[in-house]
Amino acid sequence: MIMTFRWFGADDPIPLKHIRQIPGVTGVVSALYDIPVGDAWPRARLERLVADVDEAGLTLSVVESIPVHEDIKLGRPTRDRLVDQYAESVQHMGELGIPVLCYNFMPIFDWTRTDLAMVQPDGSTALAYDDAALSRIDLSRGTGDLPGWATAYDATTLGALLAAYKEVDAERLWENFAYFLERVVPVAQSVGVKMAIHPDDPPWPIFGLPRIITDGAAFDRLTRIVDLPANGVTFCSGSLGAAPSNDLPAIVRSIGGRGRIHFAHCRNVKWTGDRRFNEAPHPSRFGDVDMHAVLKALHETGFSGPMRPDHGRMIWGETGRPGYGLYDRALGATYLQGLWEGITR
Ligand code: DNO
Repeated sequence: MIMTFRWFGADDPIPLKHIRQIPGVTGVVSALYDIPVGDAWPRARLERLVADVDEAGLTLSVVESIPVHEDIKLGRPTRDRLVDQYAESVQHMGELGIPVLCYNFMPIFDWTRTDLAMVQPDGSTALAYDDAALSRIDLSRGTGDLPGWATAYDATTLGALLAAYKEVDAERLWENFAYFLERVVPVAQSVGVKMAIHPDDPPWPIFGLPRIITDGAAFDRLTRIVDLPANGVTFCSGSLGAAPSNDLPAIVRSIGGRGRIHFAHCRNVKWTGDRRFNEAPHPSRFGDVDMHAVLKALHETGFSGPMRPDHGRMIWGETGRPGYGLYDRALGATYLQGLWEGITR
């Protein structure tokens, strides 16, 4: 297992030299954040990123994410050019020796929360989600009212996208996903890049949009569409763990047993009602994720890839990007390493 940490590039308030000081963290998870969605990532830009991380004494272990253009998810005729450009970015990753790509296939919205700073009894703040609160969000004014870091859309653009998705139900989305996988995975396989789809977060439909990567059955289905080792998943304990019906260790054993877990996101959640949860400190006893059981299953299935502490709370007065402060994630990284040491020794 390689312990990694997400870094948002030069705009991240947390510099690489601080990440380097977290015990045991050797890998960085990052991306090129200013390339328009759909464009191919220039090789020279990716090379610069690799060099910057390298100069800090760390290794770029994962690209998270190259976003998938909505036209691909919608199956529009423009998708062929966009898929080619996606494959070109993957090719550049391979040429530079970046081994893992984390991406997602969620319509319009990436991870979604209804509260970015829910005050906890200890005075820290955590990200939270409540389906009832989500249903009260008015999207007729664009993404302005949406808490989170979702791509910002004005009312007209968002309205048009939501209308276009009326034609795309879950099965159609699967077809469009298959079309993408059939063209990109073989390229990834040939250049030595492992593709690791991130499960939908939360793992159920939101705003009437389909969400398909929500459980172990979906992992199984997608990895069989193109049955190559490069076609794998990001096992995210927090995303999958938001649904009590997901048996996390069983999912790890099934998909990990086939060698398809290429990346692990470890985070804890506390269920507070039906489709309602808040994020919790990483150790098992603070939430509903049995982190010990998850890591044990990862170990038993031979997991040797990158792992990162996922979202942390804001503690010790830290301010910054919701979910991505330094302190609580650093505590998560050391906790996860302790657990791993206890399991593997
Ligand atoms: C949230 C992240 C996700 C993830 C993407 C991968 O904090 O886990 O935004 O990066 O879904 O494409």
